[in-house]
Amino acid sequence: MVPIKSSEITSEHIYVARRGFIKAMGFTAAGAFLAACAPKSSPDPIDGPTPVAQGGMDELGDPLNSFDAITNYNNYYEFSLDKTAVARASRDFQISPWTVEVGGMVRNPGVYDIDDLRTKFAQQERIYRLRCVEGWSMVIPWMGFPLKELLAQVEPTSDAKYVRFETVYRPEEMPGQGSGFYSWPYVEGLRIDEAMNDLTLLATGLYGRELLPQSGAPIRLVVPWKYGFKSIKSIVRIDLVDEMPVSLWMDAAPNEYGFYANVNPDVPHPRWSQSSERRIGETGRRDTLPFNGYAEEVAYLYEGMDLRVNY
Ligand SMILES: Nc1nc2c(c(=O)[nH]1)N[C@H]1C(S)=C(S)[C@@H](COP(=O)(O)O)O[C@H]1N2
Ligand SMILES: [Mo]
Repeated sequence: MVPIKSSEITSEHIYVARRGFIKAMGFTAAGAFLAACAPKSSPDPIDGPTPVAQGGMDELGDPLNSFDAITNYNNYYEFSLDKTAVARASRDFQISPWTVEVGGMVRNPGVYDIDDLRTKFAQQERIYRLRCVEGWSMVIPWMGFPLKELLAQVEPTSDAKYVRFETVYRPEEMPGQGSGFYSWPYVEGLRIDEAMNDLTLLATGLYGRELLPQSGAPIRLVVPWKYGFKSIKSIVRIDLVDEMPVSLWMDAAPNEYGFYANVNPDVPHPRWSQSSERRIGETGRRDTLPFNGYAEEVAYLYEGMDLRVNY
């Protein structure tokens, strides 16, 4: 992951201009407008009443980023290292059929079809801040269900201490996986109590529509109090394990990316400060909040841990 480049500045003008337009239309109208303009190749909206983000802001009063911004500025190294190129590069990625295999130290291992996951577990809207370790952030209205509901179904055994997640490996469709620099497929992990926290979401949609490929379709993790790289995309395997999983980023640069990776303004990344961030669509910078503003919900998980080494 590299620091912000000047290419970002160009796209920011577009975001700012569109945001003004959307504000003028009013939030609900904007949602309808976005849905109406969706390209034909994209998935249909989730059936039933469209769950529009009420009020269009998070619990801190921060406005949502636009659908356009969220789906045209992405980190997804399997497709491109250029955030503004991921949408196009992932357009033809095959997201159906899709299954997620859940196994390891569980009493009830299983293979779940994506459609079953969508119907078995009630889909909720969750408006979360996403803070990338590179120093930018967005507010995103996800659709999905808490990971703990799936874990309850498979019943982890008492030996299970961590959850390991794996992205699909399809180098023929994902050109980035041809790069020998990283150990594909992308892997991430959580301690089991982090995985059981109510904030930890398996997302299948955003803005009331099924995820597009660039956002990690058809199913990705969202862990809002951790740096964005923990929120692994296009998951095909979830395993309960007894040892701390080694993530792709820990393997690539262990001195820069740790396992916990909780958002922490007081612990600089070895190459840059983490004390502030740029909210996409805004000029200037905001202070970064401990645990990305979710301390009340998650700080208890780390009582007694030395958070200074927790980069
Ligand atoms: N499989 C996979 N998952 C991934 C990544 C990736 O390159 N590959 N990038 C991560 C990073 S660094 C961030 S910041 C978020 C970005 O999610 P977004 O593009 O939906 O905003 O996805 C994370 N999940
Ligand atoms: Mo990131």
